[in-house]
Amino acid sequence: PRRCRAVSTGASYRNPVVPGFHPDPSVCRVGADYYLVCSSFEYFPGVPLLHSRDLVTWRQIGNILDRPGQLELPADTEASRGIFAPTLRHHDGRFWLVTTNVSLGRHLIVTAPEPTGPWSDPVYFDLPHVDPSLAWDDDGTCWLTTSGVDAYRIDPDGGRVLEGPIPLWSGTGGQYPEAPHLYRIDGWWYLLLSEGGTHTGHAVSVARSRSPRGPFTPAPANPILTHRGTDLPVQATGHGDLVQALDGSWWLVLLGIRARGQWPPYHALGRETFLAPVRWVDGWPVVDPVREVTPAPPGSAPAGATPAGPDTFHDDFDATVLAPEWISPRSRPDDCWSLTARPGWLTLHAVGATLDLAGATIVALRQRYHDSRTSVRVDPGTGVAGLTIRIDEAHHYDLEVRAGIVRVIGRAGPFRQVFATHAVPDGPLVLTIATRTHDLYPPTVTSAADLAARTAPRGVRAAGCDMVTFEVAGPAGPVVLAELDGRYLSTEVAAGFTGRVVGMYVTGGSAAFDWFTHRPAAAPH
Ligand code: 6LW
Repeated sequence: PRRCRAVSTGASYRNPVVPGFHPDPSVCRVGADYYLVCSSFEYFPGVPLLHSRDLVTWRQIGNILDRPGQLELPADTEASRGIFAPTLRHHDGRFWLVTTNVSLGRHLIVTAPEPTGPWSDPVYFDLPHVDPSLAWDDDGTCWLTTSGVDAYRIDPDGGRVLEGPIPLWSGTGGQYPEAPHLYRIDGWWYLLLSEGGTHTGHAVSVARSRSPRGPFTPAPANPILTHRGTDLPVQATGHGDLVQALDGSWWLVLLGIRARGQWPPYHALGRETFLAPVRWVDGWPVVDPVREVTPAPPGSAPAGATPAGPDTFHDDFDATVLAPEWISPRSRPDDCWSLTARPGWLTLHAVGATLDLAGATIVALRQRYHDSRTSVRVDPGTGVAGLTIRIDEAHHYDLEVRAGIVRVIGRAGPFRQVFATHAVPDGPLVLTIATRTHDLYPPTVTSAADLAARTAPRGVRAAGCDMVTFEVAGPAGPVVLAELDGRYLSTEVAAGFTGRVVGMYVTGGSAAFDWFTHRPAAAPH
């Protein structure tokens, strides 16, 4: 895939540093290279792996769980189950990844000599809770911590628990003490954790001890980071992991949400990865509120970086392997896709007959921008194919072509409706789903004629809500078929831990896709 990056200047950087559904980030540095992983839930391949040289500009270089033997997602895996919060570490010449497959109820560790692999088969640990993390003592003792917060002394290669659970510290009383990480810094063991739940009550707290077994003394100013009860545009900040840059500066990667609409606000892109500078005051980490444009401390790693601007994801399907950004719900059997059947095209074969149930053939990308345009050129042949924007099987909008007719279909909870139909000639055509920020929720527009007839905006005022527009390219330019309220494809409606993805699908026969583009679009306001 070709990526185009906009260049801007100034000693500040843009958050989120990894936009779209990239929650529960964990980071490690090896020399001048930084590696980041995130949760992937029911999607295959699992655990996206990104690389950076400056902590700001991240490029996905793979997925750590990319074989069915590493990632068992039973066919009935519910949405937002599967792989929860991973931790990535480098120790003793190896990369270590620990995570939980919630659908199996097991923690697992995989290792690799290089971040690009090969990653080992899993070593399993049947212990309660989620959010496992790893830390090593100088004598090689390996500690596994989990939400709760408990520690276990383990043999990470042999899959044996040697001691524990040892209760460590559960934060300041917020719900769900989770995302614990132990760090050895200046003769102390610091325990960083999150509490308050992964929505707007989220907070990061810290304690320290001379021993990994405790007792832990809380910082005098906990939580060290929370946006709860504020009107900051970034909300739900938490689930952080610390890293020291090559230049000695300290940073926190964390998750946050960018809420839209009012009232109540909602978020559609899932929990995203943010970066915050960390200062040390009297031996404790201090983190300022997280902003979308963050000044970088002078001389620090991101100060010299090109701030991440909007970029375009484009795939011509000229390669013989799928780019790492492509994900599929639950599995992607080898016989449901091909890049060689029709060179230069991605051919998909239907497995399931509906997007309303698990098992359909979908190849999708995480939606990155609130204002976005996603287009595909598809040759449906005699199949049923399209472009879908989805959170899960019960929450998706589809732009589908079948037998010379393009349809806009919406599914939200128990409701399913065809909003528009439009005749198209046989052969390849370009389908587009756009998302746009509006200050009104316009009444649902179900046809191009409706849209043209609307002379003045009417609707419910809601600054910054998002609308999803469906277009098909016609001989006289794009034809807008429908415009639907984006709230039904938000986490607040769908529930769960993921975010929107935009993907190609086939639910009947076979179809081929020539190219796919996802890019930011300027907001109309
Ligand atoms: C994760 C937990 C959480 O395991 O949500 O951020 C869960 N908070 O730490 C799923 O992402």
